[in-house]
Amino acid sequence: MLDCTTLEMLKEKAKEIRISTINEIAHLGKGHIGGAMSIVDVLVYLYYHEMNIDPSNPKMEGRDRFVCSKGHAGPSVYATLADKGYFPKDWLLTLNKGGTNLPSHCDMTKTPGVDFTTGSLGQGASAAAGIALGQKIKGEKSFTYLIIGDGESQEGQIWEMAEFASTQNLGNLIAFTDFNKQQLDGYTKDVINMDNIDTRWLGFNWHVQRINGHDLNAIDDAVQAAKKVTDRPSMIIMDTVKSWGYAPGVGIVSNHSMAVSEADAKSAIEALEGGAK
Ligand SMILES: Cc1ncc(C[n+]2csc(CCOP(=O)(O)OP(=O)(O)O)c2C)c(N)n1
Ligand SMILES: [Mg+2]
Repeated sequence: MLDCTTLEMLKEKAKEIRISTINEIAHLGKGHIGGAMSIVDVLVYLYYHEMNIDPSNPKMEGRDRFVCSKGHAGPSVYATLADKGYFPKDWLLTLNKGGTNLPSHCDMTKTPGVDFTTGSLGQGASAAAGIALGQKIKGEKSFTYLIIGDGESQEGQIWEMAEFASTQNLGNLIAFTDFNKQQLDGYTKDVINMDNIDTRWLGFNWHVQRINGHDLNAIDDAVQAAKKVTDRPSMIIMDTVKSWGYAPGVGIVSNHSMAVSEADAKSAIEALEGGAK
């Protein structure tokens, strides 16, 4: 459980990162707003409270690592990294434009602070397991944090990684599923039903928790519990809402990658500033 001051600070940061993400995408005119907005709370928790990192030394030895395997959520990862000081904030307005260091999907060769290139669904998860194994072999006390999507969890590669990570007893791998119930152009229940996602991970011998992914206290409780489990990797399944904080995208199928007008951005930002989600 977070103390009141920390909780308020993180809530404020989550609001700022959501506003920054909306502005980034509105400047370009369209983008992956849905899946970027649904992970903001866990991003903020990791970057402002949990991870041992140094923005002035992005490749610091022994640091905690972060892999956003659903690489299309790049815009909210970039908003977070810019706010942390990994690169100037004005880079955000170059999102996915020619010559940018911020492509639509996360790229470790372009963006300071990105630990692994992602976008081909499933691959970031395997990379994260490899990184966690490397940390373990080196005897580091650090953790690897991984976010995967629920649609992404339909990839066979995810389950190969699941078997590998539990066989290797990767207690330093803490993963999150962004269970927003939507994928590229439909609801998961209509494509491949993910309702039994908890028991699937349990079946692969992971430590499994299920939380509200927009509740910072719940995220804190789950991460602290996961860190205590040293003999198995952890999966924290986060019930989230796709496009949370950008109201024009909530509850519609086309919110995966959509046009974001300056007018819609303005009203969504005003709502966030007024205290709405
Ligand atoms: C291997 C692979 N197949 C297909 C795609 C195209 N694609 C990009 S995002 C996406 C849907 C992902 O859904 P989900 O993981 O639920 O993401 P979110 O809801 O968080 O946006 C698909 C099919 C891809 N990037 N990689
Ligand atoms: Mg999804």
